[in-house]
Order: sequence, then structure tokens, then C-alpha cells
Amino acid sequence: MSHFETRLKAGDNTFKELFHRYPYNPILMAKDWPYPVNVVLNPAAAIFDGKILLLARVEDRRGFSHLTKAVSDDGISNWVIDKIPTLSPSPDHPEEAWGIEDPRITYIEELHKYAITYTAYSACGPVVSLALTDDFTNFERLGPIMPPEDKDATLFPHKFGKRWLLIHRPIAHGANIWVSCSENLRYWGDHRVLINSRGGSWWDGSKVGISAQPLETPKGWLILYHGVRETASGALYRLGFALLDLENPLKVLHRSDEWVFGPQEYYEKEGDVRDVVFPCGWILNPTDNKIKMYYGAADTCIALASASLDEILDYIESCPAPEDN
Ligand code: BMA
Repeated sequence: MSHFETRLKAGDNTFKELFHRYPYNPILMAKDWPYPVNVVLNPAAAIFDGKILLLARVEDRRGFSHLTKAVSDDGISNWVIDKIPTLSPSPDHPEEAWGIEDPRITYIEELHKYAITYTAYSACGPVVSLALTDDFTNFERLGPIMPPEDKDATLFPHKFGKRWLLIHRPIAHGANIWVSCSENLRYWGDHRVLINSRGGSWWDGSKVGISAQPLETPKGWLILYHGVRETASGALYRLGFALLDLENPLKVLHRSDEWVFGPQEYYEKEGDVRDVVFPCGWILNPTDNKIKMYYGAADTCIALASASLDEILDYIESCPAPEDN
């Protein structure tokens, strides 16, 4: 394949779209909320009690965020939204002084608990915090697990050997995706870069960060990540894929050269922050192998797009292995 060819060729001089937007997007907006809010965005997603649960970031009119859950049978409509915030910044946690943002949820079978990694916005910068729950009503906070400036974190659902693995995105000499290891979920080490921002004119040249939780597939761990390109009119947030080795997720098998989803519709292009698509969760339906991806659009509302896991895997397997892996 030459440098000028796309792996997303649709055969009719267009790009093959892996994700298909729900035609009645956005699915959740501030006006749907049971109490007054500025915007709802960037939801984590999990299956809970046989339903699809979104844990949305909700921003108030001070600019501070908290997390509120919305639950639906089909993951599309009839959302039942908590009447009050589900998880608010805690006065006992100074690192949450300016709010809590952008959760990701991983179900940890070994603990029979859901792990929620989120950004705690401290007055000294954003940190990665971790909380555990088994009912999405009571939460056990483990506190900040990474110092500032760090965000976009998610856990793998099981240990590798004796160690849990955390994906996160510190800011230090660029904004790259790192992975760190821990035997107890509290103290993390053996940090290393997993996916770098590619610099220059790349679509993910300025920053990268994990989007949804890692998805275990027969071909490897499917990673959805966001890439940022700074432009004269601001930052552009788009999405790409990587595939990690199933046994050793520190090894990147493939990475997409091209972005696979980007701001296109009016609700993604206009809002509090224009030109942003920002998923924090997705759900695989094992009966038809279809994925529902939930994303914040323009930092203002929540939208849905679906994709076939088989098509995604065919695509990512056609992508090259990163040069530095
Ligand atoms: C990132 C995070 C996201 C936000 C995005 C675009 O740094 O703060 O919550 O959606 O910027 O503004």
C-alpha cells in the first residue's frame, strides 16, 4: 500500500465510515436534565442490571462538573436520569475543588465492582482519581492515583500476572498515552508510553488520550483514542483506533494512520467548544457484535454512533504496526 492510499476506501471515491450516527442525535441534552445545568457531555458507559448506564459529565453554571447517571433499556431512548447528581465533588477531597470530569467505567469481575476513573480538577491541575461501586449509588473513593497534570484514564478489567494496568495521559514533553502498573490499584509504577502524539501535521499531532474503556476482542484489546490537532481556529478532536496484544497490552500491534470519526454534524461543530467528538464509553452487544459509542459533542450534548466490531477489526488489522513498538 502506498503512502497516498487510504485504508478507509469505500469504493465510490468516498471514505468508508465505520461509525454510523444515530439519525435523531443528540440523544441527551441539558434540556432533558431533571435539574438546571449548562451542558451534558462525555459519558462513560456500562451494562448495569441488564440496562445501559451512562455516567455523564454535567457542567453547572459556575463551570464546575459532577457526574450523573442516565439509564435506558435499549441505550437509545427513554433515559431515566437521576434527579440529583450521582457523584458530586467531595469537600473531603481537595483535588475535586473545581469539579470532576470525563469518567470511564470498567467492570472488575475479580472485585465484583465497577471501577470509575475520572478527572478530578484540583486548583493545582487535573489529576486521575479512582472510585469503586457496585450499585452506582454508593461510591468508595480511592482518591487521586496520578499527580497533575494527568487525565483520560481507564483500567483494564483484569490483572496481567499480579498487576493491574492503567491507561492515562500525563502532560510532560507532549501529551502522550501512558500505561502504568499496580498490585493494589493505589500505588502505580513501571510507567511507559503506549501511544504517542505524532506531532507535525498529523491529525493526532498535538495530543492523544484514551476515549472509551479497552475492549477485549479475539484479535486483541481494541483501543479507541482521541487525537487533537491544533489549528488556527482552535483544536480539532477526532478519533482513531489501536489494537493491543491480548496477553501483553503493552505491545501495540496496529494503529490507524487516519482518523475514523470526526466532527461533521452541526451538534459536533457548534457548541461550548466547537469541533469536538469526545467518547468516554462504548458497549458491545455480543449477540450481533455491534458497538454503541456514546460521545460528547462540542462539549454541549451527548450523541450516539454505532459500528460493527467485525468491520473495525478488519480495518485495524489492515493498519500498520507502529514503528517504535
Ligand atoms: C479535553 C477535556 C474534555 C473536553 C475536551 C474538549 O481536554 O477537557 O473534557 O471535552 O478537552 O474541550
